[in-house]
Amino acid sequence: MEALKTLIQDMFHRDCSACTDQEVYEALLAYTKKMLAAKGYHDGKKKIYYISAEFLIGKLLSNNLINLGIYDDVAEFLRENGKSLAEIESVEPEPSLGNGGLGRLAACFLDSIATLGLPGEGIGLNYHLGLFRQVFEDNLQHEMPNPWITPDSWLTATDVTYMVPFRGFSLKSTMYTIDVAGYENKAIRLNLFDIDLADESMVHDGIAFNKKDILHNLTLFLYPDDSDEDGRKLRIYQQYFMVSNAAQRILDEAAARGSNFHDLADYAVVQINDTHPSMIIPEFIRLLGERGIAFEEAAEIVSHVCAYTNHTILAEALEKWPIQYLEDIVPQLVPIIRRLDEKVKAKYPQENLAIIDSSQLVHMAHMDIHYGFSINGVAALHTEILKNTELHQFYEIYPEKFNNKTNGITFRRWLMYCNRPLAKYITSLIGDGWKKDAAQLKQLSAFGEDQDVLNQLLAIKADAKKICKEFVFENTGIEIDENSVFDIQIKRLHEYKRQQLNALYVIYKYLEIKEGRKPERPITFIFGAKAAPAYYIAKDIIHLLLTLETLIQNDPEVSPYMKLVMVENYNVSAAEKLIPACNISEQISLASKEASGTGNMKFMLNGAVTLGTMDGANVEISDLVGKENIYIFGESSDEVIRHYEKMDYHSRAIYESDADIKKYVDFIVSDSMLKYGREEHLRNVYNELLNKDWFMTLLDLKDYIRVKDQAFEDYEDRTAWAKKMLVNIAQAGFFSSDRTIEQYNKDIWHLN
Ligand code: NBG
Repeated sequence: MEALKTLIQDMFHRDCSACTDQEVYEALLAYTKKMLAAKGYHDGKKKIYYISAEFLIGKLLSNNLINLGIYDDVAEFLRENGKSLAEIESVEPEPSLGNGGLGRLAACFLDSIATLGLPGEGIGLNYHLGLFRQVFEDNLQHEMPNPWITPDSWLTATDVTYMVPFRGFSLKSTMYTIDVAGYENKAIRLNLFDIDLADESMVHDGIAFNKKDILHNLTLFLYPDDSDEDGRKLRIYQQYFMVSNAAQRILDEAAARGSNFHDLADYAVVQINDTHPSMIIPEFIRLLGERGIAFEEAAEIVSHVCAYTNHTILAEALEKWPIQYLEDIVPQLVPIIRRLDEKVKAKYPQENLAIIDSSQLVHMAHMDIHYGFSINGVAALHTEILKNTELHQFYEIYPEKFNNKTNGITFRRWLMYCNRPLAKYITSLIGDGWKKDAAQLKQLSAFGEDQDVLNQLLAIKADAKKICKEFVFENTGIEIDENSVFDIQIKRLHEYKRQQLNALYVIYKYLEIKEGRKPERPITFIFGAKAAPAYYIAKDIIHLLLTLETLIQNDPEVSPYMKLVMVENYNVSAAEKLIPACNISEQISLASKEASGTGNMKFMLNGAVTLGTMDGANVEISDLVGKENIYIFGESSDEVIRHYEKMDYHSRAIYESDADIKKYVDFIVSDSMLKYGREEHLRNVYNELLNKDWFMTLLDLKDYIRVKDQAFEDYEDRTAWAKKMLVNIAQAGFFSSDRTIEQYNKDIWHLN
């Protein structure tokens, strides 16, 4: 640590012990950045470019220290100087460059690409104000800018710049780099493109700004409100800016490594992360044209370079842009897209295969599938649904393109960093081979009958809950009981994820307690979720949760037995505090709708037991841990899909025929609730459940209550519960993103 000591002296002319936390953070930042750069980057002839609108990277200091192998030394050095790494970390702003699982997956993938030593990089945009910072006021969500770029940050400006042409003007870009360390390996880069004139001062009243001022707003926010035409067009500006920069960079790098472009596929493979980067296909063809390669050959080349990952069957992510928007913004792409579409139509005239449909909408996913060489889903069930239902027409003509890559998570952040006591304990039992070969966690199975080990797991969980309790108090002002069961649902707020189902259980339990049936042990229901700013019903569900929080808090008959807390501004840092403390992991999406989920994997790795539907990766979790070690409820995906096809699901019929369900739903708009909540918002949720309930909440409610009650009952047999925890941890190895990336490489990327 001599070098760090000297650096601190040089920077601040003082000892570490005399510096502020801010100063120590700045010194550690400089120190770590230097070490990362000194490590060098993975190189090779062929490179993977992972292009994504989101990279939800979280705070970087500790993760970098771990991957550089100096975490313990630095922590020790700081301790000697009267500092704590945890406090220094709190100085670091968390970049909010992502929304949810898709963005966090991209971040885990970069960690694994670097760890496995693959030549690659991430490409995205440098949003100055991120998604948004969530603030609760009057039990409602408000959105504020979330600035994270400070004078000294993980970003390093480069001299790489390009010109990106739009109708009527061009924008100059600058590329910024964040180094991503591999675990005990070299680094790769996350390259974020930015405009030079971004003007944060145009933002007012929360996150409002002039959506037409592209010269100054292009990189202000991730996912700007697209409820009006200007907002939708801004998204196209962003997407094209991202992919034009990416394509120019990829061609430059390939040329520098010796490509003549005809052989581009030997030098570059592009993973298109959902449809936001899809315009890279016509953009490549345009740029290859400028480099002397005619359309037909260019289309062929691109078809060997681009691969597409689908992350949802919900329409929101299968983007369709009116061709007129593209005319207005990127007219240079339109003739190319038309030609691509004509080629498709000549061979396959069906409307449901068209790139440009009869309403003049451009289907971005269709372009990816026709002109990419691979399409993958993100969990086994999801890929099957793509093949058999959602994208069946494509599967029939291109069966060889379809493949599954079940998601994964990096164990460096989601165990070694966020749960150091558990990581250390695992190492004491089975050695540290699991850090690079997660499958070795299976060796833990041998300890299933070892009472000491089981006790130790319970003790580690109990400690994590104490730490989490402090975090929850700081965040919400509510004191929770560390001996209660921690039941946690943290994920984006979306109707299909069914936070409203969980809320109905809370109402059921509230009424049970009111009627004198008290739970054996208090329960703490923890939520964390952001709702998209223009997704009104999602914001109403947040209001429902926050109103329940207040109601319970103010009811002395109930609050000793249960609490509900909704963490404000849920983000990666909050997840790192909540996940190690969780007992019951809520994964309750309507079967068929959650493509994979990755929170489910983080929870099991940290010894939580899943309560979920047979959806997404829950199916694979269930197969691995066995039915005794997971709580499954609800209709199957086949049944659900059948209901959609037959249109025979009517929530009102269930409501009217079941007095209990009616009681819980009615409670949403009862006087008790209206005392703390706003009628219009609560009534929206109530009406939605009664008249639409597109995600079949009421269908699964009774079964959910039954199985959840069973889980709480089982929790009381502490040894039996600890065994379930052990099995979950032991079986989590499959969900390492190292495994996922190895599969991407073996089946799709083919890097050395
Ligand atoms: C999300 C899915 C999750 C999945 C992640 C990562 C989008 C569009 N999709 O189920 O909802 O785990 O992607 O694949 O954000």
